[in-house]
Amino acid sequence: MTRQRQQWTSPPSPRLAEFMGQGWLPRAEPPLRPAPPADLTARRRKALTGLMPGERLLIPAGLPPVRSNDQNHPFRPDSDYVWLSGDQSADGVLVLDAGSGDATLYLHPPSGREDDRFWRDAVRGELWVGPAPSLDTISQRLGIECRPRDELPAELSPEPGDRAADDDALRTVLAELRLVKDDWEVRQLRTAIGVTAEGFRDVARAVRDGAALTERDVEVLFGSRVRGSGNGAGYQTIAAAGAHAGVLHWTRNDGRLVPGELLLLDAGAETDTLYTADITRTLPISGRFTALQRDVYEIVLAAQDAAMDEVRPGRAFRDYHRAAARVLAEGLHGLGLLPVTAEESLREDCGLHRRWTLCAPGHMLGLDVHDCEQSRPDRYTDGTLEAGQVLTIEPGLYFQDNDGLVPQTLRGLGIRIEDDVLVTGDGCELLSRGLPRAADEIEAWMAAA
Ligand SMILES: [Mn+2]
Repeated sequence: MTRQRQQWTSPPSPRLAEFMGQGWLPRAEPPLRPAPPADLTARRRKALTGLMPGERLLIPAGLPPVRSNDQNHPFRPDSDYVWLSGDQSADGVLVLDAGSGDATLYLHPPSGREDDRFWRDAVRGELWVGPAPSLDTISQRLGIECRPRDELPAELSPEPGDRAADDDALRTVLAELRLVKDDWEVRQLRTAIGVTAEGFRDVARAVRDGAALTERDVEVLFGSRVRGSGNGAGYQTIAAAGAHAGVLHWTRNDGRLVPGELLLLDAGAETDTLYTADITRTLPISGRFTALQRDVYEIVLAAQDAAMDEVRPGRAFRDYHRAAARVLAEGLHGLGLLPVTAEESLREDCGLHRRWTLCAPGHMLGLDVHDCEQSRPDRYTDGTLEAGQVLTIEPGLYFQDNDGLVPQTLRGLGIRIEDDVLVTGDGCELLSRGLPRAADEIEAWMAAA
């Protein structure tokens, strides 16, 4: 009701209401958002219903979170919903009958001219939010029967944000189905990574040109590229200059870039089909690494190389994490920081090196930046790698600016190198090879950006 009050400080007169209902000419439907081929989503739905025989499954797209009053945060549909249907409509619900194999999408139809919603309804009215395609058009494109959202019986409609126990089970099945990407998905990820590389280049160019940049400038430069070439950023951009690099999820981005320090940029583009890249580069703000920065960089790079060597089908997921940890622990020992041997630190009952490595060096990537998180451990973290999985490899070393256990010269230094790889038949493909990784290459690339 607040909405009505905001829109109509004086209510429309009956004469205006009658007038608004007259004289509208037909016009073409707006284009649909890009979606996977219909046969692909049909195969995915069949795989799901095959694993949950006899059940009726509801997968809602969700609603945009409220920001305040009648303002919402941007809408981003549920990833499982998108994966199964290809649709991106707010408040859509996909119903799958695992007995019959029937799929039905319940969607809000476009506001027509048969009533006054097209000019009165601020949430879905055409004059408020723009025209929408007809359900027939969506049905033909996606290969799924579409029914008006109002026909979904109220008792079937899940509460937004509410997760019942059996819903968790469904989420787990879906997460595990999404672990191995099909060729179409890999193409989306390649696109996301390509756009991300362009965004990194934009930032490198601005940094190289020596303008007095802030972390916000970096966020905006990257954001401009990824919004201009896709849906936007796939997660909140981390633009961490200097000691901020030690804060793993530094998204405040309110600092400035200081010559001689490093900029850690962890960012990813999301395609219009909602697949995201996840890449980190640590750039010398002056264009050249200092000797000490380079020493630490080389350790992180060696850890990433060692990890990449372990990524192949049949290897334990944890093997590449262990390989990275070994190189980082040995590097920390070489820097004289570990009070124990690398060997001892790497024991599970020790782990002292983790004071400076902080986070796990990789995860699944896909529709979500941390993809397939609801998988059971034996399919993911305790499982083995399979061809078609896409992973990040992201070792790092982080020395807090108030860490009294490291020399002054290392304090405030943070380095992460993060790349995206596809598990292939006999190893892995570095999908983000369009961006340089080695210190020399980074310097040359910045100079040429
Ligand atoms: Mn990551």
